[in-house]
Amino acid sequence: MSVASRRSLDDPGLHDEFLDLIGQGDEYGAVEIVNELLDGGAAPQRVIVDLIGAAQIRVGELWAVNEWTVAREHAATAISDRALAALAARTNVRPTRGRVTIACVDGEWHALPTRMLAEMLRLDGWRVDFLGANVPGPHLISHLHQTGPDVVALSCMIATRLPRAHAAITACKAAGIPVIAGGRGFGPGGRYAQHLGADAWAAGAEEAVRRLARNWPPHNQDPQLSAFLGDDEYTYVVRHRPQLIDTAIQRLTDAYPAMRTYNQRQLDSTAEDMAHIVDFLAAALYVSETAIFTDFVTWTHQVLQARGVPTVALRVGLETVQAQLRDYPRATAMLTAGMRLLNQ
Ligand code: B12
Repeated sequence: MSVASRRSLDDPGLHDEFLDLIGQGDEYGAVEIVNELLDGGAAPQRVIVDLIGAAQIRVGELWAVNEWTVAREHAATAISDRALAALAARTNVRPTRGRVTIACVDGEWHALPTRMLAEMLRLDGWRVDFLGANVPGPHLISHLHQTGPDVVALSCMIATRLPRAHAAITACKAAGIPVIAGGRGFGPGGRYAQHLGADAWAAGAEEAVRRLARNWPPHNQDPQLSAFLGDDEYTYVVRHRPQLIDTAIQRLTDAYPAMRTYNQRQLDSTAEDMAHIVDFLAAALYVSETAIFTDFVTWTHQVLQARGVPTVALRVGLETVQAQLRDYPRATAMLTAGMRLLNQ
């Protein structure tokens, strides 16, 4: 290997170059950078977090401001995954610690962050069973019975999956296996993780590695703490989800006449946005945290603005859902809090 092909994570322009390569779907170029960094003596953990992870966060920002299309984001994520696989192929570590099962909760499709976590734990000497995206609770539990891990690492990147995360955490603990939770869905500082019964939470893969290397297993917490969370308002919203969305879309067309000129793609996006309103509302009701809903409104507002959708469309969307939930005071209050944000 020539000296010219060794590189360092501090090289100027390296991060932009990597982002460019993944954005162009250039797998060979991206893998080459990873190889050159490892040849140059970079720690694989740093390459995972500081290069691949940081690039993925940029990808999210570029998508949110409408600079990158969904297709470009998908292609870039696929290349990041390949770069991570190339790194893994070059770094063999003999397991010296326990066994960990890593899974995304039911309906959670962000597998790459957990793949990064999997590689970081493997590099630290854990035997890792990586189950990937969207693992239904009952299948997770059968896997645990077959393999008997020391710990389950559960990921939830989108707050709408929190009720399923709660079911999975409860089932893992009933099977006698402690759970470490992670992913931005658990809220700032992981505040919903403990509420849902997780034994621990970590902000990122590095913290998870440190956390699992010490102070583990944690003290058992009171199982009653999070035994049941959903109430009649949550149950109503979940049971009537299709009807809430359909009625809201119908009323939206009357209240927001610009929608009559929408093409099919715009109509599909609107239906998706209405579904998100209902799903984030349900999650906020489940955990009893208005912030889950208001954070979503703030984020959606920014995303829609970047795509030229006026604020009034989102406000009318919230109103049409609220009009159907008049008998539900907590849901009404959360929707009002969301609308207040739009008036600022
Ligand atoms: C790629 C991507 C996707 C891909 C995922 C493909 C894949 N194979 O992973 C696809 C296309 C499926 C996707 C879909 C969606 N996505 Co997306 N996605 C992303 C993106 C751009 C990158 C994800 C990533 O790789 N991050 C890189 C890692 C390093 O990020 P990280 O969070 O720092 O990861 C660390 C921690 O989260 C932690 N961690 C994660 N899990 C766990 C678990 C445990 C146990 C522990 C301890 C730690 C831990 O460790 C990680 C490593 O250090 C992010 C942007 C972002 N900032 O992450 C958006 C992002 C997460 N997505 C977002 C959204 C909105 C969606 C969709 C709802 C879009 C839509 N309209 O359909 C759907 C939801 C799908 C679903 N139900 O899961 C939003 C979420 C915003 C919000 N309000 O919460 C983001 C932030 C984009 C944005 N800027 O707005 N997405």
